[in-house]
Amino acid sequence: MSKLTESKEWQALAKHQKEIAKRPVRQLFADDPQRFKRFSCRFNDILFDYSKNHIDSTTTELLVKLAHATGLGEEIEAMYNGEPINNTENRAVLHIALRNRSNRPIKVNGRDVMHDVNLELAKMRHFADVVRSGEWRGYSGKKITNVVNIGIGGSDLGPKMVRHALKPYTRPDIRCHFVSNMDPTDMMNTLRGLNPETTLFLVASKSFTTPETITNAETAKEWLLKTAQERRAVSKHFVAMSTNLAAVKQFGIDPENMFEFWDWVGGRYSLWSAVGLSIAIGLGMDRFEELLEGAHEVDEHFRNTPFDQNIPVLMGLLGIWNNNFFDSHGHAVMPYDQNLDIFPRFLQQLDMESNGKSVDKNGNPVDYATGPIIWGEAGTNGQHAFFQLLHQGTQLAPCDFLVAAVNHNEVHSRHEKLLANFLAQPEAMMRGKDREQVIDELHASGMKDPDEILVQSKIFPGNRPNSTFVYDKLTAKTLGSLIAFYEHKVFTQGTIWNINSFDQMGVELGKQLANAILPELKNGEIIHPHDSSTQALIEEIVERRQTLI
Ligand code: G6Q
Repeated sequence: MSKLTESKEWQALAKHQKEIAKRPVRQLFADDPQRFKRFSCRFNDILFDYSKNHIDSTTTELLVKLAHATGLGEEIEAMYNGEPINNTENRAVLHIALRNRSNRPIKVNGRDVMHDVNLELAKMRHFADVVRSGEWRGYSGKKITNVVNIGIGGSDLGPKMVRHALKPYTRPDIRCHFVSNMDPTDMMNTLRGLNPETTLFLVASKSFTTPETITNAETAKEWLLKTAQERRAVSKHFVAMSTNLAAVKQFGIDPENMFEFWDWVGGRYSLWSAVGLSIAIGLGMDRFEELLEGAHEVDEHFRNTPFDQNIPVLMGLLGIWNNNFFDSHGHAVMPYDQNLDIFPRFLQQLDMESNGKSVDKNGNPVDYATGPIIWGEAGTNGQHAFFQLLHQGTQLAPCDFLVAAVNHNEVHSRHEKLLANFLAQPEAMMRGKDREQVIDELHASGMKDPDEILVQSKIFPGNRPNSTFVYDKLTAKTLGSLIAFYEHKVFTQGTIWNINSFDQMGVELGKQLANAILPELKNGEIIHPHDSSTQALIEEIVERRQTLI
């Protein structure tokens, strides 16, 4: 057994789980009129209600003890102090510096990074302003009307999600597109209908070597030069956000048009850096800074609030409780907010790339479950798709529900209908429906002697753990706070599981094999040894392409 599962805190939780599992959550509500108050927190306009989880006061006490025993407080300090907590890559982890609105010095190897952060923010402000005002012109003297962010993974999902979430605040005359996929269809579909004279490409790549991004950027450059005819046009239509100046220059982008960030910014934590340039152009730099402010306030909360009142810590601990002690499978996130429909996908990367690990920080295999599979869908769409499993399936999947009290589009009473659904689902999941209720309902519907098969199929077990967030309206500041809650939740869990949440070695093997297979597809000649399935697939694809193209 590992140190974690052997610890007295872990063992105490395991024992406590056996006891509390016997008491349904609806019973816990009935026994404690203060339950909502006891298990909810407020942060600015955000209410976090976690009372529908299968917990009582002993659970939170024991979970907090586990957090202390695993050194969460010390690890938070290490992150804020710029220590190289990404131990496999020997890097600091400082997305908190990108949104450090207090401007308090944050040092990496003795050097305050805030100077560079502020310079880059000022450069972003200037650039966003000149594009928005129309002062920045394309090669033929026309204003920019379309911005295309080229990037993938962390250089795509974050800015795309934020741009989408804050659509009500974006300028309709500057449209923004996101191209990420190696599939050329992504780029070709986007370019169709765009005018090279009025299109600006933002090439976002920390490494500037990512094949998808460089290939898409090459295609975009070719498309521009076909019309512009002169290479000088590139400097009017291409900017780069990267840590790799040499590669940016080599691609042909003017270093003046490069926005810098640093190796202590992880890809999936980079939307707060220059990678967020598409956000700043669409929303204006003031709103981008509101986003940073919302996250910064959470950073202060995370660092300074006792764990039993600390929202990201509680989120992390509840996840551990459900995952490791109730053996739950996966975690669903359901924003009842159409503009957040990319949020679950963003969280998928944030959480799964960070905590999808099976070796601990000392290189030992873990003997406990780590990061869950994350998925989700904007409400109410999910209700008509996978909620069946959440209510009655054999797998327990905890859920987060998010909603705004006020919609950006208050059309008649439609938001109330959405809110009613938002409130009903968590209640149904927690409460369930027992046999007696089912029979009463069937009797009331006129069925005198209901069939037992029908009765059984209508029973809901309940006890499905879930948490809810309610906020006033989805503003830039609120969104910044929500994202930061989830970032620090992931950090909390990674720390307790003793894994490095900041590398992503698991994405490398597929990349290596793709590099080996590419020449084989080109020549039709197998160079590397493959299993018989892969070899046959290569041969078949080569043959089909030779006949079809
Ligand atoms: C994120 C990952 C990954 C990364 C992409 C793009 O944390 O590291 O998703 O963002 O692979 O990498 P580049 O920004 O270097 O192109």
